[in-house]
Amino acid sequence: MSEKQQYGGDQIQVLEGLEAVRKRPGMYIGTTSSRGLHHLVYEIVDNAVDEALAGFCDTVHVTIHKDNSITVTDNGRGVPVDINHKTGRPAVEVVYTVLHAGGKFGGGGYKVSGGLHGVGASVVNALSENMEVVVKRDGKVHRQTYERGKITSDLTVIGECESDDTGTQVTFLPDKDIFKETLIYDFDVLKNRLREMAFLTKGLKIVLTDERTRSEIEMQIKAEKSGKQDTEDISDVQEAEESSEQETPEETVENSEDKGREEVFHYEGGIKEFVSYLNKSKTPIYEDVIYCEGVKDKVSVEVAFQHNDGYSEITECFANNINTPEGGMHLTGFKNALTKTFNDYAKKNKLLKDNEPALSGEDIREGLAAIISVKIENPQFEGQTKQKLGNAEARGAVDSIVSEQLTYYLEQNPAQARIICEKAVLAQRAREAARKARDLTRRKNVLEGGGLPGKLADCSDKDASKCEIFIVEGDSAGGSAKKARTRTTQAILPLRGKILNVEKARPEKAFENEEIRSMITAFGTGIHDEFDIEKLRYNKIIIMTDADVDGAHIATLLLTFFYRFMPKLIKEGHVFLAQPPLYKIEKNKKVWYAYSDDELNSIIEEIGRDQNNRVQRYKGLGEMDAEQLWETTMDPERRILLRVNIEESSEAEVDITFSTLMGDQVEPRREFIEANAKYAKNLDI
Ligand code: 28F
Repeated sequence: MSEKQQYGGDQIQVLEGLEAVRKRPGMYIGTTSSRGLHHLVYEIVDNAVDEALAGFCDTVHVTIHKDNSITVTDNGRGVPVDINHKTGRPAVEVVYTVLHAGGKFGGGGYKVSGGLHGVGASVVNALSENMEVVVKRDGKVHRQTYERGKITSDLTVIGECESDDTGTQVTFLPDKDIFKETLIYDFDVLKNRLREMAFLTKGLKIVLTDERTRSEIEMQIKAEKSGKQDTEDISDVQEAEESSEQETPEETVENSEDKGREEVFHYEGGIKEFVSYLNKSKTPIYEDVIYCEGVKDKVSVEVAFQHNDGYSEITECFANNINTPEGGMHLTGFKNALTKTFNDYAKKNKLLKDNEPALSGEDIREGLAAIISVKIENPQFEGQTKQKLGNAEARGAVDSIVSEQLTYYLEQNPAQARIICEKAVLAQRAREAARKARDLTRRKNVLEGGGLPGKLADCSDKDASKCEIFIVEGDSAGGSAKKARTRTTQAILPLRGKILNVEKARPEKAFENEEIRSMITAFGTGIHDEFDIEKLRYNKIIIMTDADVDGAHIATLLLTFFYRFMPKLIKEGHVFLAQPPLYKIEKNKKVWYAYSDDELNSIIEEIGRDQNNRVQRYKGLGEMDAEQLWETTMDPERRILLRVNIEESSEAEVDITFSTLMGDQVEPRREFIEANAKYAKNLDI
């Protein structure tokens, strides 16, 4: 007891430290939005993963409780509980209350993983309404509790356990005074990150459990949206709902779906399995996932890759388990090694003739799925968003380890080596042919006065920020749209039938496709590396297709084309889906439009169900005349537009989404659609 009162200078520093975290949470976790809320979980999980990397832990449990508090448990050694000599306090207390405690302990670089801000458990504590730590160690169960970073009970032995039963358990409730945007955890966001962590830490089992039912989550979201932040109110609503559900037996079938969720991630193959996951809805062109690993200049390197029969490349890079979407030195080293090694092999084995030009890196990486993971002592994250690895030693390490081991692999596996080289040679020839064709069309354009596609009805205003272009399915709807539009600011580009599926066609085929060529010229931005958003001729690109399955398919084909050829168009929010109505309701010369079945029902409810109601279901845009199209779908004052945004947590997940939707394997697509059907937010891809 007496110890508790004796706060020395260190203790005061502790409180000041955590107070700083509460004052400027953004400095420690980047943001207090939903992203920051999820970041708290990663900080705690990172510590458990460190314990796994140190070789003492093989299972981590993460549980989302009904009140959106989180418990993370591991079966490691347990955070030490003995008195830390410098502070006179138990080590575990220091870990959870002293800022930056995590990194410096243990000697020999104990801290390996760590989020972008890598600041550890005390920050989570400071930003939590309450937190509890339970440590099993030396046959005893120890516990300490905190509120907003302040100790509310000293470390106490609360029970006994087997001496070989060890581990750490942390439970925290994020502070509503800090996370003002949302307090609701998104299972899928945690799922994607924890899956990634499991891939990156071979052998580690991560179990994610959600104790909330779907309807509870929906209710929490509704309550939060209506500004009802008080959690007690939310649980009142839940209880009321739960008891009413029990009284209606006919709902039990539906209720059986309405339960919590659980996902288990456990990959003995580590990043090799990550590569198979990236390729799961594609067709690999050889069986092995090629794998290289080693340590050089204190950089530990792991690389895995496999080619598929597609044309896009997905390479995901990590430094200390942190995704580096902008690449950096480890990526440069990998690309270097790949280009050099394959060119050497191809030449030596006459797969590339002496008079042929060398294979370019792009040729070799066509259809590549790769993971690069390095672990490094002092990672330097550079670039505007700190998502690029700056350590030069990583380049040399990856380059030399991949060069050496890949050379050996190719010599040992001539069949695979030949398959890859032949694919690269094909890519090279196609690229060369396409370049010639493009030069030809460019010249033709110049000769013919060049410029915009014939089918485009352009707008007259030259100020792109005011302009929009409708990509319209079918000539007849295109005709109505041309009549309906505001000529100054609205351009119309009609498309004939289905556009090319760029996911399945050679990239060069795209340039032979008239619809795609028209869009590229109309937008003005160029594609791939040459893409320049400054040249975009329309602020809004609006996809306008029928409200049926075919229309949805065309919209998906267009989105796939945008994502693969000009992803920034989507990322910077320029792409929209028009929402034509599904029904027209007429009564006594008055007209209503309904955009969903629900809306139809509520309109009928409102106007009364009777004989005078005339309900027409629109089968397509073509059934609307120009005036109807204008007032329901095109008029900026009245229409509904859905902005397309990319919600996935990583480039890998977006790639998987598109290849699943548009690739040639039916089974993963069916699974994907079934998995997403219930929760389809129709435009978040
Ligand atoms: C639920 C989240 O945080 N697990 C952790 C350990 C184990 C050790 C440790 C952690 C060493 C000197 C502090 C044990 N025995 N899961 C976790 N497991 N931290 S965090 O040590 C940290 C420092 O004081 C540990 C021997 N060495 C290290």
